[in-house]
Amino acid sequence: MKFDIITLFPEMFSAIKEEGVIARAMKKSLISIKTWQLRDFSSNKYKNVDEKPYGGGAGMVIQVKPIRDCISKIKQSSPNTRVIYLSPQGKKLEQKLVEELATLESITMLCGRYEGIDERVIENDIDFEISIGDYVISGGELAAMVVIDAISRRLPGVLGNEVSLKDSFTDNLLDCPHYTRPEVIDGQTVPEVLLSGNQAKINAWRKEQSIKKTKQKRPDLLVK
Ligand code: 4G1
Repeated sequence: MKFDIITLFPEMFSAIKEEGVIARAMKKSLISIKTWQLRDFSSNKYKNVDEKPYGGGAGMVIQVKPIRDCISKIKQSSPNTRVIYLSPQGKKLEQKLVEELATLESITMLCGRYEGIDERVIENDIDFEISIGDYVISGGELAAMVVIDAISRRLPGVLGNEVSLKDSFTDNLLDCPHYTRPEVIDGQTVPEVLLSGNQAKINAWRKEQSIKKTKQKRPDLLVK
């Protein structure tokens, strides 16, 4: 999977490029992440890419031209890329959408800043919009990193020792509770069944706990 990221803050992506599952997937060439500094596509000497909004009001809006030029440049090497704008107006990111995105070969993600981007980019240059949830954040970069992480974990060979957790979420269930050593801490014990060695019994208990926990904490998942 090839990710091209259009952003005013490419350095933010060092958070996932340098550590953990994504860094390892990059080293194994299972994914590539290329960031594009939108300022490099500015046509003025100050490298500005934003302007005041028509109609007045606070804040700034990212202009069409630098975004359009950057997408054209990316499409020279990735003609079949899907261009996604991370935005609060997008389709909510859920595991089902992650599975669909994981089948693509190239994804370009545009990260907004300020009040967002000129609407004409959305009309003309974007294939679809994705949102990571309903709250205000300062830019699309953190959202893009969430999308990259969720997709990368689904690609063959990316996870080593880690479990994918996908099965539980495709069943609309939360994960079961986990315990590790010691067996007793401050009087708190580990459920007896987990020490029994009876794997069939353990699996049944974990499933039952998943359902119980989902009913208690996320009943909305069960009615989906
Ligand atoms: C109005 C949320 C504005 C936000 C209503 C989820 C949020 C990108 C996302 C905003 C963004 C609500 C996302 C808001 C996002 C331009 C720069 C848009 C940042 C920006 C609920 C600011 N998933 N937000 N506006 O947060 O990009 O992907």
